[in-house]
Amino acid sequence: MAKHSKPCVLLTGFTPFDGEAVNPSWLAAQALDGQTIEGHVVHAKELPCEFNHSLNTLYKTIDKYAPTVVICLGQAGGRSDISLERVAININDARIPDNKGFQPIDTPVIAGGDDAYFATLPIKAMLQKLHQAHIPASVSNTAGTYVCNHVMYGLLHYIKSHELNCRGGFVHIPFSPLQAVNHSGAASMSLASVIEAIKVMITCAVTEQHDIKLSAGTTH
Ligand code: PCA
Repeated sequence: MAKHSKPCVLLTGFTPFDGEAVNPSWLAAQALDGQTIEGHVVHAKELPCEFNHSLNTLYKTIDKYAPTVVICLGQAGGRSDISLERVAININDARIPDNKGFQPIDTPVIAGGDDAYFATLPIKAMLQKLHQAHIPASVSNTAGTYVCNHVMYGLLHYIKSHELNCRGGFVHIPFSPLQAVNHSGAASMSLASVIEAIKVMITCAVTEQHDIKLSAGTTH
């Protein structure tokens, strides 16, 4: 296992899915690959929008880099802001088939695993920093039941079961403007803003060991 002397952060994004030409989660992650933020090298990795294969790719990449922070990114077309996911649940219930045509319905992500895991990133502190940077953001209490929730659950399960010295979580981002022109009425966020948001989140995650108390509850 190649361990790097400098501490590092792993950032993942997904391949396009559901007929889209791009996935802004990967475009944003890719843009930060190789940069150093607060002394942490950022490694970006593209995950396939596929059940199981996405997780195998993620696990291999974690083993390769031994990151201290993992932030997985995904697109949530229709959402209006940066969504800091609080929780991943142990269920796959695919609305549409994945990129390999696989459509699991009501199966566990990890058989016998806990019902749910909470993100171990300081999501409230990240929320505050995003707002201070004038970037629209909120805490989300559902990452859905598709590949993104699958990856978030698998990530947190891997960290816990392997007792890794690593914190992890998942962030959903809106459509990019180039996608939103084909989705009348849908919100979008420029890639530049998403990239800025990721820098703010990484800075916060590597400098704040403890989260803050900040009201961010919602009814959804
Ligand atoms: N979003 C999907 C999977 C890949 C992505 O970018 C989701 O929210 O599950």
